[in-house]
Amino acid sequence: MEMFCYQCQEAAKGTGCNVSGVCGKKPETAGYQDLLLFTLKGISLLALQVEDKEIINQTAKFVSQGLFATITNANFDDHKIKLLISRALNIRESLITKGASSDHRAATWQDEEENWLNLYSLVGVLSEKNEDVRSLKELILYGLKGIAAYADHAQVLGYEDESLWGFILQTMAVLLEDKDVDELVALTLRTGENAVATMALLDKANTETYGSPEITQVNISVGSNPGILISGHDLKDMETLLKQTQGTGVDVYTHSEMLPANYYPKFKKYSHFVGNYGNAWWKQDKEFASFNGPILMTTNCIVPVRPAYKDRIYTTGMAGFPDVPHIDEKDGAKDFSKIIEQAKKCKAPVELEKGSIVGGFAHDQVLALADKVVDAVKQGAIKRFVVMAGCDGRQKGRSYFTDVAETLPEDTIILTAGCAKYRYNKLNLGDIGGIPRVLDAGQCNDSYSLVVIALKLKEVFELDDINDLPISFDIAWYEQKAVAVLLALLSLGVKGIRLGPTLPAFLSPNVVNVLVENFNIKPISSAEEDVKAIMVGA
Ligand code: SF4
Ligand code: SF3
Repeated sequence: MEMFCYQCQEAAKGTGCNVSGVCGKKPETAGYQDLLLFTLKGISLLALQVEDKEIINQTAKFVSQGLFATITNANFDDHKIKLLISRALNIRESLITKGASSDHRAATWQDEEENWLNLYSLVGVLSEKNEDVRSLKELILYGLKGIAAYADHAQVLGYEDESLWGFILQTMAVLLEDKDVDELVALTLRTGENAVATMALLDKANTETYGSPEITQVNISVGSNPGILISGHDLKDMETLLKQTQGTGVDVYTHSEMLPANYYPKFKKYSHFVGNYGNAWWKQDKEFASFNGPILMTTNCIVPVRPAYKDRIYTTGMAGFPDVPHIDEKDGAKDFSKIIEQAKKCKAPVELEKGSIVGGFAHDQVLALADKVVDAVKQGAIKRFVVMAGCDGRQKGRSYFTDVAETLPEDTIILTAGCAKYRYNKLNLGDIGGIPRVLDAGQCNDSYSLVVIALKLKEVFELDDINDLPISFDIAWYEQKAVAVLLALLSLGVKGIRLGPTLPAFLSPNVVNVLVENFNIKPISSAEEDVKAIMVGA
């Protein structure tokens, strides 16, 4: 069985995984994911022909969930991916009975389930022969995966946007067409615009449902009760778990991208919500082992499960791993009682560290501090803001981001969001007149907050161009949500972004040139050189 995947920063040899995924994805799983994506494009094409809003919305919701399941480190379970393909084929049948028709292979293929993997060469990434077209189509698809994940989080909280659903279907359908490079570059920017709109929608969903994040000291030590560790990005699951664990004697801790749940007023009221345990996703093999209690993975990033905790890890939503119990929604609700019962029999977590970290600097809080921030800039106490949002990962070169944080002069502020923060959020970099030097807005989607803050500063300083602000962007990427964030920044006209630890394998040399010429995107170099350049706005 062959495979080819180059969607994340860990793509083998910087070109693509073709034997097995560095992430642990098996060739079969990659093959089923490719077929799922192909089929999702097919049903997108068909759904757009049925001029019925309800059908478009329902299909787009399903397409988004399917896209979400193919994000790096989200779902390794062939059975689950095959079920999604079967559901897509059922949706296809029902769209055809409603009058939709297309002779595109994506909308017509039929094969026995045992033959599905034989379709690989027809539907895989390399089936597009033109390197630049492939590069742009995959760039758009990965941006769409990030959008789909964020749209799904908003949707579970009851927030939807019809125009966004329409965009997802239209773009999936366009990816089946022959398009030239110029058309695809334009679509890349539209994908970025829609990424901004999706992050804004999710921000509204999160803040209207759980309140605006508040500046918070998050406890990073442990209590004496057994606990449940919750990871991923889904705040609805967080709420459900907190409600169901109340009064049970079981505490709740966050891991990795769930850390920002600690900043929301509605979650803070639960006294058994103890704080955050551990660091970014890639340290889960050790940290899940020492946690001692059950772990609930609500989204990416789950990594191949280790024996040390294999009998106490669960998935929900679009996350999945073979032989790991999955908690599905039934009648609109999730029942975590099985996890809670198991937790009661577990030991309390082993303490990894003591103390607290500060976070919760989303747009409302920073805008409340706006006068202080503006004064500090005017008086020269703050010379520069450096946005270091994005992802963390296990590659050694990521120590660059710690080095940058340590090398930046004391009159700089780091704005962050996503799990990238774990590279420097425990360094004690101090504050500037009471404003901490690392301002964490939240999850990767909360990069939207950083954009709101930048736009507000632009307004206060009466500038015409966001690039005239004393802000530099040094973005760490790993998976496709970071691609959506990057496209969002480009669509807002941000120029001169540094991207690391390596440039994406899926960018062909010509596409890199387009990004350099139009947006002055650059790879990272050494921390010392980059900090020097950043400080003079280069
Ligand atoms: Fe390789 Fe990344 Fe694809 Fe996994 S998701 S197979 S590591 S490129
Ligand atoms: Fe992290 Fe996976 Fe990207 Fe949401 S949890 S930022 S890597």
